[in-house]
Amino acid sequence: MSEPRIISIKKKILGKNEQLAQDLRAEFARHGVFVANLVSSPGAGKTELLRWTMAELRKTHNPAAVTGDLATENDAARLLESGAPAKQILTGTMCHLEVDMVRNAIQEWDLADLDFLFIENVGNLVCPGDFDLGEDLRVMLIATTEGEDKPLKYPTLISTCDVVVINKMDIAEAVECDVALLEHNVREVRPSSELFKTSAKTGEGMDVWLGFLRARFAEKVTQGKGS
Ligand SMILES: Nc1nc2c(ncn2[C@@H]2O[C@H](COP(=O)(O)OP(=O)(O)OP(=O)(O)O)[C@@H](O)[C@H]2O)c(=O)[nH]1
Ligand SMILES: [Mg+2]
Repeated sequence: MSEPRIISIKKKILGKNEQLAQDLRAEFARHGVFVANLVSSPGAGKTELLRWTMAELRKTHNPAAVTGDLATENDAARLLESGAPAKQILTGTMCHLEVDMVRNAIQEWDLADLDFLFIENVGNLVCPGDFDLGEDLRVMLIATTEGEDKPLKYPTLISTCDVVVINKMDIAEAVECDVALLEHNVREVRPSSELFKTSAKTGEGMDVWLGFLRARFAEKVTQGKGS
């Protein structure tokens, strides 16, 4: 008896999130804000990659970020070191972000002042997959320290992602990661995803990643003017 009830409650939550996500996506489009939602297992390097990304992007654009964790303001403090605005979302016991949390976190910002909004999701390879946050791009980070078979073990989240970033390339050799096999496994589960290889420590691959983000932003602005 309890199973149908759990399913119906889940459907209700997802339904509410879906509507809010569509509304927020329209608001982002109105203001020409390009939004990326970063997902990964805990510690793959989301904050480190974003800190670097925002520090570089702010030389030419206006980026901002919100970051979700169960506890501590540590990641927001690290992101603020980029010089761009950042806010922490504390989820308590929740293993993912929902769109109303994002909407509340950004309410003091004037979206007209922003070009990029990065959403760092809670480190988790399962739950964030179900929740649209109104983003343009869902980015999954996989670190070379995690093992080559992670894409095969967690196919559901990766199959919702537009982009995969293989991070911690600087230590791939030291941890004996077979990067070609990891790439092959990504392609196996998500053939259409864009793939980048980065080190958020040395900056390897960052130019290509930043070029991609700038191009996607420019595309969105052009589309916005045409509509
Ligand atoms: N060597 C190396 N270390 C990295 C790299 N990226 C991140 N790290 C380190 O890995 C650890 C975790 O990085 P974070 O950026 O906190 O990872 P995260 O995905 O934001 O973690 P959660 O928010 O807890 O899910 C930190 O000690 C980082 O300094 C990288 O490219 N190379
Ligand atoms: Mg983090």
